[in-house]
Amino acid sequence: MNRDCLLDDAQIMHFINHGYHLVELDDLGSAFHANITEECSSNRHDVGNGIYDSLTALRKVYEHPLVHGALVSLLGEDMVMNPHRHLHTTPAHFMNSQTWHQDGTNFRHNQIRMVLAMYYPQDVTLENGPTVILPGSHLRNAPTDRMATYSNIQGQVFLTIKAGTVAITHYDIWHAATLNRSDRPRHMLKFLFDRKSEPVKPSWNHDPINGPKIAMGLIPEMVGPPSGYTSDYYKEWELRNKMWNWLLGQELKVGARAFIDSLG
Ligand SMILES: O=C(O)CCC(=O)C(=O)O
Ligand SMILES: [Fe+2]
Repeated sequence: MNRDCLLDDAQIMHFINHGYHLVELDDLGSAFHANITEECSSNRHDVGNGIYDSLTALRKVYEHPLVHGALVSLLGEDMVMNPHRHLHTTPAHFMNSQTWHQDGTNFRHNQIRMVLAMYYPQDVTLENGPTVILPGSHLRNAPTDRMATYSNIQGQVFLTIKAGTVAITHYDIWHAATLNRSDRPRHMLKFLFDRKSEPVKPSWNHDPINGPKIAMGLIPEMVGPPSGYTSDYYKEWELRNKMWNWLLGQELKVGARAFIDSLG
């Protein structure tokens, strides 16, 4: 394990707050990613979960030290690849976006039990169908049927990225595929990774100066409500602190609730 490829505290806090982390695999070279794009456009790998055996070059992506280091940082050293894998292709001139959704059942916890690792072998622009995500939404619950009726949401981010990017997201993040106006298909390889054991110590490059968070010690970058509607934000602040402490292996039974109570 190359410790240089592990995330640092700021990157872990960014993931806790926003629910995603981007890795760029430039060193594999543009010909490598172009070749995978071509393979995905053929019908040779239409084999569902079997794609990891069928398109063996993908091992270079998912075993890449930067991808492996980020996954270990978020899920622990004994994390494993989930057997579910899928090639998501948005065909050329496909003019329907998906509705906003979460892939799993969000039960709004303070843990990172599973992540998505979405690899894009080609440049993704607004033209050819980026995945849209809502940063921070991994800690938000909404009835799924209502969520599916939302269109543009304030703060949404279109993952316009360069070829060879892997977007690692919390499994519960709200996201959707968007329409493809271009004349070529857009491919995304979706792999899932699972945590196997509870954290007992940080699995990233941790500086002990950044200790557990209690009450006032909110982690930096936590965004507040645009105007007034604080209830969901209080819940999220508490969950983020709890997530940080849990990842450190030091979950404390205090958090934003104690802070609110201290205000009387
Ligand atoms: O293809 C994409 O950009 C996202 C696909 C997706 O979220 C899904 O099919 O669950
Ligand atoms: Fe999805």
